[in-house]
Amino acid sequence: MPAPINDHTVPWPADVAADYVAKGYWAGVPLGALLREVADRRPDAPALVDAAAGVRLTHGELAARADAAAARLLDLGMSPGDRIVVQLGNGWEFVVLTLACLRTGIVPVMALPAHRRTELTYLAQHAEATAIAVPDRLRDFDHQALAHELAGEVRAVTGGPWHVLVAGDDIGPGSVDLRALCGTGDDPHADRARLDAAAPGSRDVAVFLLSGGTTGLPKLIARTHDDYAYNARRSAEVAGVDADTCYLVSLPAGHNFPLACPGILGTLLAGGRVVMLPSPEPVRAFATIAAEGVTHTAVVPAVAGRWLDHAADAGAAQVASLRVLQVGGARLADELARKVSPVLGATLQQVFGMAEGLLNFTRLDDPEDLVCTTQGRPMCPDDEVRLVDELDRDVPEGEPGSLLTRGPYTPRGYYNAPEQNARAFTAEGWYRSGDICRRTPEGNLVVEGRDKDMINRGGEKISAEEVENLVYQLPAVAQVAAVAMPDRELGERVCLYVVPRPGATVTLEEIRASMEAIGVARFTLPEHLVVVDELASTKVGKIDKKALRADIAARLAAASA
Ligand code: OOB
Repeated sequence: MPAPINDHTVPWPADVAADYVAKGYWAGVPLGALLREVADRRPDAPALVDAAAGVRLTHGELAARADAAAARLLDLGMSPGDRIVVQLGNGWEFVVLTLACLRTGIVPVMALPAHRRTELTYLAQHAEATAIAVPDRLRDFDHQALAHELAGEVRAVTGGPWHVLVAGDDIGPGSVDLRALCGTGDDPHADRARLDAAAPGSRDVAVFLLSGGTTGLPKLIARTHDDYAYNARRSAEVAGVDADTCYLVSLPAGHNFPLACPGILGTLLAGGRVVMLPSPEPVRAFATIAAEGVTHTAVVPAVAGRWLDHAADAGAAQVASLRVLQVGGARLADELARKVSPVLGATLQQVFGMAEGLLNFTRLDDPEDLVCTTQGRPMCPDDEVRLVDELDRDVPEGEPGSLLTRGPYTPRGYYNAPEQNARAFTAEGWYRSGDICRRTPEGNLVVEGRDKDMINRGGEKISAEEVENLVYQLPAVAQVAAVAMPDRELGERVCLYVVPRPGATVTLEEIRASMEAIGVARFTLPEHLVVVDELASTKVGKIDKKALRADIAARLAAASA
C-alpha cells in the first residue's frame, strides 16, 4: 500500500515551528475547517462562478458541495492521506474537488492540463497516488483514455487501486463521474461528525505543488495546512483582498500563484468571490472582467503584454472594475510595468514567488517607481532571505547574489527526494531558489538572472535536463544542450544545440515528433534547433550553457538586424 506521507516530508525544526505558532503564522486549523467557518459565517455571499458551465455558488453551497464530495471520496474507498493527481482545467469542479480534498486530508497533486504520459506517470508513481481527476477531453486530447492507460504502471508501484474521475459529458466504462461527485451538496453521508473525524491535522500535508523543474522531472513540494493557510491569508492582506473582492483565475489553477497567492484559497478565506476562466485570452478575459465586476487577478508578464496590446486596440472600459493586477512568474520588463496603471487603470502588484514558498510583493501603496522597477519584498517579517556568492558567503549589500530563503511557509525539503534536497537546500535548511537578485536600499528585491538550469517560457518552467534526457533517446543525437533563447512575446523559449552522430542528421520536426510520441507537455518542446560540430565546455568539462545562451542571443540579433 502507499506509504504514509509524513514518512517522506522534511519538517521544520520543533523550536522554529513553535515560534511560528507563537507568532500566529500557523493557526493550528486545517484549511478545510477554515473554509467551512467562512461558509458558516457568510452562507449567502457569492463564492464561485463558472459562467461557461452555468455554475454560480454561494459560500454555503460551495461548502455543502465540498462536504458532499468529500463524503463521496471516502465512500469510493479513499482515505485521509491518500493522494489524487488533479489535472483539471479552470472550471468549478477544480475548486469543489480541491476543497473536498482539504476537508478530508486526501492530498491533491497539482498537475497541469498540459502534462502528458511522462509527467503524469512520474507524478502518480512518485506520490503513490490512488486516483486521478481529469477532463474527458481538452483541446482535442483524450485525457480520460490516458488516465486509464496509466493504471498498470501506477499500480505496479502502489499496489493499490486506481480511480479515474472524469469531468465531462463522456464518462467511459470504469470512470467515476466527477460532476456527479461534486454536483450537489445533498448527501446523507456528508454529516459533519464523519467529516470532522476524517479531518487532517494542521501540520499534515494539504497539497502537493510541483517544483519549477531544474533536475529532470518536477519535484513534489509538500505544503502543510498551517503553512499554506498562512500563505493564502497573508497574500490576501498584501493584495488587498477582502469580502468584496472578485478574483479572476485565468492562469492554470494548479499553479501556486492563482491557487493561493492569494488566488482561489486566499479569496475564499477572505469571504470573496472567485471566477474561473479557461484561459487568459484577452477578448474573453476582458468580457468576463466586465460581466462579473472582477477586482483582482494574476497574470504572467506575457499575458500582461497581450492585455496591454488589447487595451490599446479596444480600449480599457471593460476592465474599469479591475483594481489590482498582479504580475509574476517571470521577470516583468520595467517598460511594460510602467504601462499597466496608465493603460489598464489598475494598480500593478509585482509578485516574485515560488511554489517552494517565499513570496515577494510590491505593496499597493508603494511609490510608482518602486512598483515598476522591483519585484517587491517578502510578505512575512520572519521570511529570511540571504543573497550569497558561490561559496554561500553573503554578498555586500546592493550586489547581486544567489537567493537563499527560509520561513514559515517555505518547507525544508522536497517530498521523498533526499538526493535533490542535498543540492537544493543547505544543511541549515535554506532553500536555494537559483535566482540571482540584488536588494535595493529600501529592501526590495530585483531579479537579475538565475544560476539554475531552467527555461522560463512565459512563466511555465522547463527543466533543461528533462528536455535533454528526452532528446538523448534519439539515436541520431550524440550530444545535446537545451538553453533559453530570448523571445519578445514569451520572454524565453527552448532552444536546442545538438551534435549529431557521425553521418546522421537531425531536424527540429523529428525531435519534436519523437518527444510528442513519448508524451510530454507541449510547452517543453524545443522551438529552435542549432546543429553544431561540438559544444563549448567550461574549464571543468561541463557544457558551457552561458556561452550557448550568448551564442543564440547573438544569432537572433544578427538574423533580425
Ligand atoms: C512562480 O512559481 P514557480 O514555482 O512556477 O517558479 C518560481 C521561479 C522563481 O524561482 C523565479 O525563477 C521565477 O519563477 N519567478 C520570477 C518572478 N516570479 C517567479 N522571476 C522574475 N520575476 C518574477 N516576478 O512563478 C510563482 C509562484 C507564486 C507567485 C508568483 C509566481
